[in-house]
Amino acid sequence: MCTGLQPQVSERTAAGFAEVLRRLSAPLQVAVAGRIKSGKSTLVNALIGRRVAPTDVGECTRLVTRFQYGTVDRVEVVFHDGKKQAVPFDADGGIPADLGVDIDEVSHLEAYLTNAVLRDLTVIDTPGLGSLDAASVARTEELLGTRKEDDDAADADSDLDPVSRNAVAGAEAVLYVVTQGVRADDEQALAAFTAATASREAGPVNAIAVLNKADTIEPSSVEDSGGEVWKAASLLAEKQAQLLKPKVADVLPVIGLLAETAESGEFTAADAEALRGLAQLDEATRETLLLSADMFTSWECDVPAGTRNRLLERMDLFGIRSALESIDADPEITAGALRRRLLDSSGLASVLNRLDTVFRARADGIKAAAALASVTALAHASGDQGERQRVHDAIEVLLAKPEAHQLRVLEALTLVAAGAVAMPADLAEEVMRVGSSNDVGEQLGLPGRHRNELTDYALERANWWRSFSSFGATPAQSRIAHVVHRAYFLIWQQLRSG
Ligand SMILES: Nc1nc2c(ncn2[C@@H]2O[C@H](COP(=O)(O)OP(=O)(O)OP(=O)(O)O)[C@@H](O)[C@H]2O)c(=O)[nH]1
Ligand SMILES: [Mg+2]
Repeated sequence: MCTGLQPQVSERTAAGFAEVLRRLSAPLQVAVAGRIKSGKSTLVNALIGRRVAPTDVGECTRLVTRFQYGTVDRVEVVFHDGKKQAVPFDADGGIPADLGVDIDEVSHLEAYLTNAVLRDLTVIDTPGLGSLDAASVARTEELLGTRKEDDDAADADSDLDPVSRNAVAGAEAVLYVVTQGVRADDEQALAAFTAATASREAGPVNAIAVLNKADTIEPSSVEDSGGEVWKAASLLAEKQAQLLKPKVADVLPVIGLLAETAESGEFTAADAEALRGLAQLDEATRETLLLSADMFTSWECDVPAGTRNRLLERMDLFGIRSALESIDADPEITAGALRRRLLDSSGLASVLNRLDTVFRARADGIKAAAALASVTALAHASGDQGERQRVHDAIEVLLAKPEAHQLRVLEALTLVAAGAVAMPADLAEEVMRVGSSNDVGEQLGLPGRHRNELTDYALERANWWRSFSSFGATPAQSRIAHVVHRAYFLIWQQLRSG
């Protein structure tokens, strides 16, 4: 549609369409967002499997960094005037904490890495929302597409003017990092994101939240936790899900720090040895050390303080305590096995799994919805009535095609997931399932079954949803039912002809 329309619209709109086309063929852009120091960069490193994003301190934590796939590892500073400058990695293979350039001139960083994860996801690390530094907030908002048009000054670099650029800018999905106690402004930040991302009503279709730093939760502060950290974290995550649910698919507890340490090759044989040394200390010394971070590094014992500092930085007390328990249970445990235990206890696996089911499987739908919204915004911004009409008509034609039905399904799914349309739990689940995969077997909830069986089932469900739409459904449910009916019908058609 974009290609077809390009000759019929103004040069400016056509340039916007070119950008939309580029985005459609690029990996899904996932922003990692959240409050300052919530552990965003740590989580980015865990996802990429390399300690590359600067964490904790340094001016780079105030910048947006885009991590994308490249054939050679490199980092570029992109300045507001469009100039780019390569920067070397530091000795540990990370982005240097200080860049040696005037940070006020910097728009953002582009990191190209060979990591396989980035082949189908571009990960955007952002400075903390709610930080006091107005400049970094502005940079984040600009990249997330939440920035208002009128305060956009720079960006002479692209062919696009600020208005058009804003219409196509922005991440398509968000991984939202919260820590214990979601604050009201977290919700607002998330709302701002969903309102302004190209995919309109998005929410649960393109946003996941994690409850990070689960290890720092005090179990006694959570009712029914039974004194267990993970239990407490799960309960808290559930509670926060109720608060955030209309806007995110899920809230998953995670220990970003342990995930980073285990996944980035930072957990060494020497670390395992140091832990073994700690495990051999007498009970009283060990208990004292584990009382607090201060005690852990300052108390006198046979393991050098520098070594202990490193462990604390990489694992924090909970990670150290868990590792010691693993060693107690199996004194012969290898460094590799210990690393896997850490990874298991980090909760990263569920986050990766959700990223797969929520983002990867729906990437085409999410990108298409974002693209349509961008196209509409571009036509709107052109101010040319005729052009607006042409684009509008083209979108109508496009949406009538069977392939576009997935967009309607995503919309329906959003309404149901957000609770905007109430549905009995089993039906809501069915809507989610139909909208959450590209695999017909998965969509029908019958993975791996024979085609004949799938064909029959698709027809059966198509008929069921049609009669539900006419009898028994509320008007809002009926609209959803129509969409689901058609989805099954199209699946049936596809199965019969394919
Ligand atoms: N205990 C614990 N500490 C963590 C965890 N995740 C991150 N941290 C620590 O929290 C601090 C901040 O982490 P960052 O990843 O820099 O946080 P950020 O959100 O990127 O911070 P800004 O970019 O400055 O907003 C670092 O000292 C991390 O080691 C976690 O799961 N548990
Ligand atoms: Mg950071």
